[in-house]
Amino acid sequence: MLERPKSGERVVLLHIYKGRDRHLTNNEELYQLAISAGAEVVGEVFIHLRSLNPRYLIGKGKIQELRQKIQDTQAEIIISSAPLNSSQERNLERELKCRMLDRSELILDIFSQRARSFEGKLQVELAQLRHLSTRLVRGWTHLERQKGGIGLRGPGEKQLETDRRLVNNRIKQLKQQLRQVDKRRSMSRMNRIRSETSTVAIVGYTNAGKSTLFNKLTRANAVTADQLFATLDTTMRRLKTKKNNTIIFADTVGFINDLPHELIAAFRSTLEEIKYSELILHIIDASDKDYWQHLRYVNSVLRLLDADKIPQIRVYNKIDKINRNFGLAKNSNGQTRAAWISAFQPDDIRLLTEAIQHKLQRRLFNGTINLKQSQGRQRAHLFDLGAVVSENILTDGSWLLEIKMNKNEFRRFVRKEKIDEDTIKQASLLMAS
Ligand SMILES: Nc1nc2c(ncn2[C@@H]2O[C@H](COP(=O)(O)OP(=O)(O)OP(=O)(O)O)[C@@H](O)[C@H]2O)c(=O)[nH]1
Ligand SMILES: [Mg+2]
Repeated sequence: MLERPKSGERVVLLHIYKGRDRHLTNNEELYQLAISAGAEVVGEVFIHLRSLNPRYLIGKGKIQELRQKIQDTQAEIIISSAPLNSSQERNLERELKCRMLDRSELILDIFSQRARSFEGKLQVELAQLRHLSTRLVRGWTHLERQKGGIGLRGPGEKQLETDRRLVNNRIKQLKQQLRQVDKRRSMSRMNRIRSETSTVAIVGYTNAGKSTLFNKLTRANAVTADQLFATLDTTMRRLKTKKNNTIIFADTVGFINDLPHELIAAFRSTLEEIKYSELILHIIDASDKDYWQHLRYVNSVLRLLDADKIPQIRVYNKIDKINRNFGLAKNSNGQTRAAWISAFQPDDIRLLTEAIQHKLQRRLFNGTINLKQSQGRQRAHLFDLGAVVSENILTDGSWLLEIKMNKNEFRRFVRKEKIDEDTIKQASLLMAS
């Protein structure tokens, strides 16, 4: 087995452009990712690839330039913006006597540093092992003996003499544990549906301000930081509104272009939470010059997750940085479809909260139902669903129940129990503008 060069924190970034996709490569983002992983960026090299060198990806001249750069800066690690296959990685390391890492591996490293919850750790480990298993080739190992350094955190350091079989066993085990966690999660999702609490998922590109907004909306304390992927685990918190409704907000892991597919697969169940929400707040950093591209990317992931039909409010955040004022854009039916806010402005938060409530209310049946004495079973059913707000017994012995529950669910109930429509009165119709 060959020993790979040791890792460290002193990093040279290798920005590789291919063909005409120059505008697609984001130098600044790679820099931010490296910093977020705890790197000290000591140099940057830019390469415009005209033809691909399958053995090394880059040409001999550029290898020489890199060698010089490593010497000048005492770099311990090189991070490539373009994906490296395992043989390119091995060949470059041999030539340069320096550890190589690509963008996907860097993102995996950040995730492994951030994972806190049991599930998050399982998911990251699964993603890392899947990545590793594609790289376990004869005469080359990624399973490291020494600790520390970017790209070395996680399962690799724990498992000495591990081979493909052990890795695969562990993958199987992780998948099983994750399935169990997932089962527990869908139970609590069911409970939420029963009690008709609406979940609002806060999604968006990494660093858009999701956790900041989540904290302001719910007066919580989620970690916020000017770094990429500050949040990994979906965090949920309730907000009791003045009208005594409960809204659950879910803060989620940020998206990034070309997220390693191992990560999307591993985090799929966490992200699926989004699919079951009533409303999506799509947070966009309006001060980022690439925000439009980010927005489109986030929407494409939502499509992948089957969550693109869920009502959305686009929240353009950080308007304080671009000198814009608060604003709402509405559909023809008066529902908010976009908002321009600064998460730091309490007034903006208040107005956004109102818009959210208004949007959710339309999905809620709020009214009364009059049940005869003979309809005890239907009455019990409504209590079971957690839909009853209050109850009065009328002089004829019938029940007048005040109901608050999801509209569709209520329709289903009425159909199934063959309730006479005349006994239903919808309060929200009277309240509607
Ligand atoms: N100027 C300005 N900065 C903001 C605003 N909202 C958030 N920020 C800053 O943006 C940075 C990122 O905020 P977070 O809330 O951690 O972003 P996030 O979307 O949760 O990021 P990840 O969890 O890493 O995906 C922090 O430094 C925030 O203080 C805003 O309205 N204006
Ligand atoms: Mg966050």
